Amino acid sequence: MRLEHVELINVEVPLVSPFRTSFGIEYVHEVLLVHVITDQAEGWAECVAMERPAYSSEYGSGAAAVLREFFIPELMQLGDNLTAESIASTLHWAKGHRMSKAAIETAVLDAQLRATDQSLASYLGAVKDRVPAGVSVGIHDSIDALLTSVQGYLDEGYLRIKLKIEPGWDLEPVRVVRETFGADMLLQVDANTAYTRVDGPHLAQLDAFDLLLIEQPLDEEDIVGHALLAKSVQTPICLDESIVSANIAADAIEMGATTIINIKPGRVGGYLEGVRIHDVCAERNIPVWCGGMLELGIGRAANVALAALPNFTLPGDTSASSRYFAEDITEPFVLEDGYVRVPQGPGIGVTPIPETLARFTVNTERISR
Ligand code: SMG
Ligand code: MG
Repeated sequence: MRLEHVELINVEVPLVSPFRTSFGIEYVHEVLLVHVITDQAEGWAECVAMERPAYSSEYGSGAAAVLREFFIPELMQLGDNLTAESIASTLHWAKGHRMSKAAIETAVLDAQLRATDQSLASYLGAVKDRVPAGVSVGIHDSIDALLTSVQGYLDEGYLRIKLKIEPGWDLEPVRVVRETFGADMLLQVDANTAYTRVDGPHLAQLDAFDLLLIEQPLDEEDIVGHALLAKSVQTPICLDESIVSANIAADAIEMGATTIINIKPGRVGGYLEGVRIHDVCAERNIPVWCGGMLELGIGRAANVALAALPNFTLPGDTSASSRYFAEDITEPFVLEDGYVRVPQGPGIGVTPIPETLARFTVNTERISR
């Protein structure tokens, strides 16, 4: 395949309600889409870098810069020799920038699969045609407001609730949610690195609430700290930000820092590395689930395909489009009895609706060979 043109498209889509985490609050989803035009087919991907480098060191305009200055010209120079499978090794010289690498690899993979009429789900090794949906619930201004939100998601049919926590918003909201909605509800928490090693005894108090897991309590670089924490807390520790590759996943498991892993393809450099992490975990009996970065339909479609692999045994943050957006740029993903359907069409199986995409687009840049 030959890469002829790449469009970097900035879109801004309003959220149905603000989403607050321990590192900030988001009102509008600003995201970079990557649209590749090859000699054989076109492909789409969504770069999960957020507007500010707060979830990780990557951020939207930085992602566009590294794609424009380095990655796209280099892949164009490959001429006819471009394949999705060769991108990671071609760009291996560049340190980090995994979300940008993931975006260009996924867009090329989408084009390649469309050209050969294969779905991403079947290419990755999916074994399900629908996946159970969890929902991530942000930090609220009051416990009452939180309970109203959780009730609404349960009424919609979500099968698992994840509460965002931070110091000052942890034991009490978790206790009230557990007591209000009962022992059977699947419940977990995500701290997005908001705690430190001295918080072990405090976090151990969460053990009383029968949580599935505590996600990324400590700094992303503190794998040892998570291993120490795992000794003082009974609830399983699940790493998100820390796991940036299959090698790190294997090390973190070996050290006892994580017994469940959240896989986000953008964070790890793409879906191919995501499958490798899935396999590393499966070999070690470590369950995985698919994380989310508030994706639009383009990114959501690919995540749902990945979540259909066999070792994705916990519900992911693979919610319906309506969790975040009144209007998606593709056909929306909908909740059916708590599940989201795995797209079966060629490639990621969805494409943006041109008029809708145009309405949310704030800038398009075209890079040609
Ligand atoms: O897509 O539902 C989603 C987002 C789920 O909580 C979510 N993502 O750390 O897991 C995480 C966060 C990262 C983004 S928060 C703005
Ligand atoms: Mg997380």
